Amino acid sequence: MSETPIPAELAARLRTARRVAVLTGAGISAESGVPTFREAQTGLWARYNPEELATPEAFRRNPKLVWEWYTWRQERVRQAEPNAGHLALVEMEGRFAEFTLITQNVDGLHRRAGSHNILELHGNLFRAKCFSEDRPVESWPDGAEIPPRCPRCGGLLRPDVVWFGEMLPTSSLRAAEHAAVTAEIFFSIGTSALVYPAADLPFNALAAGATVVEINPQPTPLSPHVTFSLNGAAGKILPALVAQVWGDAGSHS
Ligand code: BV8
Repeated sequence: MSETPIPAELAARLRTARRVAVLTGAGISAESGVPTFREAQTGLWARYNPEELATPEAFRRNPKLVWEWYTWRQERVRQAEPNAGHLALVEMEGRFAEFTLITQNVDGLHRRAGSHNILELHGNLFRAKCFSEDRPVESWPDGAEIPPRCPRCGGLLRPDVVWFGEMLPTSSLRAAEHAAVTAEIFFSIGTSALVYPAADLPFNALAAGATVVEINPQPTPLSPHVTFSLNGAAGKILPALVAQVWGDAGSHS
């Protein structure tokens, strides 16, 4: 018997649902060893608050420090592997007519796990763009200067992530809003539901009449509003959910 039984009513709805959307946050990568956004930073970075570093002001003030923080995070993610929670979401995407995976994470682990229809609301740690032109840069000459410079205009390169105070990519946000208001079932997994406008999405889904499921070991501001609250680690609950709803993984009915 799986240690985290999924409510029978939720299992029944999942077996008949056609359109499902999922919002993930840093918590789904926690079991891959990637520190969540609000967990204490370790070592050199312990003295910094991520919300102070992840801003254009911090980059203008100290571009080298911010660039090196992202280089440190890239190394942490390179050493990480997708975990059972990421893999269960790959299994789930094949079970519905429409499945949209919306992530706040910039670690690229959903793609490495094999997910397809992914909306990266906050960008990606491994992409860079020109700070002056605000346009992606695929490659740049190896050099001592940190941050490197844009090969087109000589401006500083920056990570292609959305910082606090910056707009989210319009197309991804619009697609995420559409997925949230058309989903029959909306999952909010591993997010503290504090960062907007991503944190609006589960409320948009609720307002449109969706069944909203939260998976998190801790309560969040969303918890009192959801239809089902599964308290525990995503890496345990999601595989248990897939096994209970569809039998052993991989046996497509
Ligand atoms: C913007 C990329 C506007 C960079 C990130 C109201 C409306 C609109 C905006 C605002 C608003 N109020 C305030 C704002 C401003 C701000 C905001 O929301 N601030 C918050 C802090 C109050 N929003 C913005 O600035 C956004 N931009 O709104 O622009 C605008 C308007 C006009 C003109 C110009 C601009 C931009 C937000 C994007 C910021 N960038 N990341 C980088 O990564 O370096 S956000 C950052 O936080 C990460 O992406 C992270 O994913 C995200 C959210 O955090 P979580 O993912 O939830 O992670 P967290 O650590 O918080 O929580 C982890 C959870 O996992 C916990 O609940 C834990 O219990 C759980 N967990 C732990 N282990 C497990 C687990 N769950 C499951 N299994 C486990 N094993």
